[in-house]
Amino acid sequence: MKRTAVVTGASSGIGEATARRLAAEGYDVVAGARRRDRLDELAAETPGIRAVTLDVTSQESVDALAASLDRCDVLVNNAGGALGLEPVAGGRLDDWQRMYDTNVLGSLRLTQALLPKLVDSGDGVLVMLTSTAGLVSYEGGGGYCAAKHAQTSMTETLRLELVGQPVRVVEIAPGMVKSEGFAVTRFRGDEAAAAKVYEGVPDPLSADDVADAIAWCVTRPAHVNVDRLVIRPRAQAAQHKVHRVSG
Ligand code: 8X3
Repeated sequence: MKRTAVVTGASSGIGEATARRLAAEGYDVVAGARRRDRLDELAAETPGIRAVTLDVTSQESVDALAASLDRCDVLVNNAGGALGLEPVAGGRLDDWQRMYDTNVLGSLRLTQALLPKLVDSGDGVLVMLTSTAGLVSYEGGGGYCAAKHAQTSMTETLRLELVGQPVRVVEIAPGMVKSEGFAVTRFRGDEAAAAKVYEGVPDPLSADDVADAIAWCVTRPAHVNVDRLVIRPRAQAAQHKVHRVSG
């Protein structure tokens, strides 16, 4: 039987690229997201991908997905994102709540629902898409950094708790990725502000670069656990150290 991979947030960006890539690697991919029209397009053009409407903030939605699966070998907790760049003093509570609910509790809901199937697979792989924002803090990143730090901590805890069981726990922490939607969502639809994030950066990472890293981790032999893979563009030496060219 073919191995099954569940990818959340699969309607765009890193999630979509990962769904495509894991399908190319031979997985049956269950691509979950709220935007069903985009998922249907993805599934129509990519053999091996099945579209499932999924809201990671809804326990009912997550439970329905879990109940529909015969097996799960790989779970990629990718759904999430950033909202706002206000300083902590001016941060919006609803943004912070939303970021915690999607990045942290969304990953928790999927993990709890699918962990029994990952164990049953005999070689499960749980991939958490965190961020370099889960490792350092930066001005304006308050709510996002807090949520990503929480997700990183959950990932570390899970790896400790699952030792001895046939499940690998892999954290992927990307830095600057120019992916569809991430910065635009953060800036509440302001395309110009979003474009400034990448202005002059010779080559930010693409969603495909991150999907490539995920596929590499997932396809290692069963005894090889890549605990954390930090991936940044060459032009970003650290969170605040970004090479930009003018003109
Ligand atoms: C995205 C990286 O630098 O915008 O997770 O926080 S950053």
